[in-house]
Amino acid sequence: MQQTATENCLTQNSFFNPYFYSMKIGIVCYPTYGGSGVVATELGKALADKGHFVHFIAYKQPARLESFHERIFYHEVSVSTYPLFDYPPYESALAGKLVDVIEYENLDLLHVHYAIPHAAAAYMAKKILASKNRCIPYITTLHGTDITLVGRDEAFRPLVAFSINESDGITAVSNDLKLQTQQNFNIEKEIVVIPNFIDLKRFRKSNKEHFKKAIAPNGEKILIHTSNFRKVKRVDDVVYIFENVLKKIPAKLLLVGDGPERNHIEQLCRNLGIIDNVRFLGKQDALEELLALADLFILPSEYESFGLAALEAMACMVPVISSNAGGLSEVNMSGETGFTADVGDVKAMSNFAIELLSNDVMMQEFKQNALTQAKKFELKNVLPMYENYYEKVLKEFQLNKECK
Ligand code: GMT
Repeated sequence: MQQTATENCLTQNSFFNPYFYSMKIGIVCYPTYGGSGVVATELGKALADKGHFVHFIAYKQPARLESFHERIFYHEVSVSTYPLFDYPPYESALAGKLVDVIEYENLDLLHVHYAIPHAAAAYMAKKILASKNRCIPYITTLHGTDITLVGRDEAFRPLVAFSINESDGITAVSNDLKLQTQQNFNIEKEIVVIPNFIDLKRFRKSNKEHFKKAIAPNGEKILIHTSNFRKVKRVDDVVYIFENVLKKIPAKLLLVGDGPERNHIEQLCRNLGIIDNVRFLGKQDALEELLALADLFILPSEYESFGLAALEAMACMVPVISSNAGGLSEVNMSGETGFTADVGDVKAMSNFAIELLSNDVMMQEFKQNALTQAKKFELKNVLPMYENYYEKVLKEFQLNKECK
């Protein structure tokens, strides 16, 4: 006889605490270094630490899933190639894998990060399972470009809107993203905002004086930018801001990450004659060690649903100069934790950077404020929001016996 999700939950893990509600959760995500993949992986790890059983389903081992955990499982999606397939059908392979994992591992719920194509694959898997009388709810977390950029592409729009609407739960990582979703798609269900979070045990100010000396031997100020070097990040603006700072203050720029704009940015630094003061560090695992030696973080993006990179910097007591696009103003408080300006206003961002770097009293105050603000997004505060939401969705699903 098939167990219901609630029965499942109550029988699992009661050795911890008889009232503990342990769930078997499937997490679908991109396995990449930044953004949604990091949030999904860190969330899964934290849920497993709490006592839940977490099954990651992705096409590659998620970058931050680096060590063994007794309650974490990883299932790889592989797509068979066939001469007919100019485009390997990943979404179908993912849906098939989801059906297999949900059935075999007896999962209680599925949580997909980034709508495209994960929400559609989850919908397909749910329907296949329903035809076998196996019911499971899925929650979709919207991360940004799945709504603001890719999702608005006419080729994706109908599928994105449909698979979000069919989700049993929808979350967005900021109020701005919730608004963008409501404005751009006809969403009938409630979207719950659960912000991104930070592990303050990992991201914190630490003393890296020896490293700092190697990067800035003459006590130069260190500016830092981390991203996936896509156009939406406006890395050109980072370089122009740095060029302006350099005219007034001895400084170095650390560029962390990699992506399509990387070569162009290197060329730009050469053309401007500032390349000797810029270090390209590529993808780095120990980001917190680099942030710990920086004086200022620069994030002039065209859009950020949240700006997790800014939060990571702030947790390391690094004030942020950013654009005010999207959810960035919900994270970086202008005049307190750094400054924000309109997208493309390089002059304003340069002036703010120079002002902050030349005023020690202001800098100390902003560093402290940055940490205080980061604490609001501490993992221990955000994790229960997800757990409570899971329980709510599961309960409603059970009550409605939704196996449509
Ligand atoms: O920034 C990216 O291009 C990656 C992207 C992703 O989905 O992986 O990041 C988005 O999700 C992050 C985690 O929720 C947010 O902190 C980023 O602001 C968001 N990026 C954009 O909206 C451009």
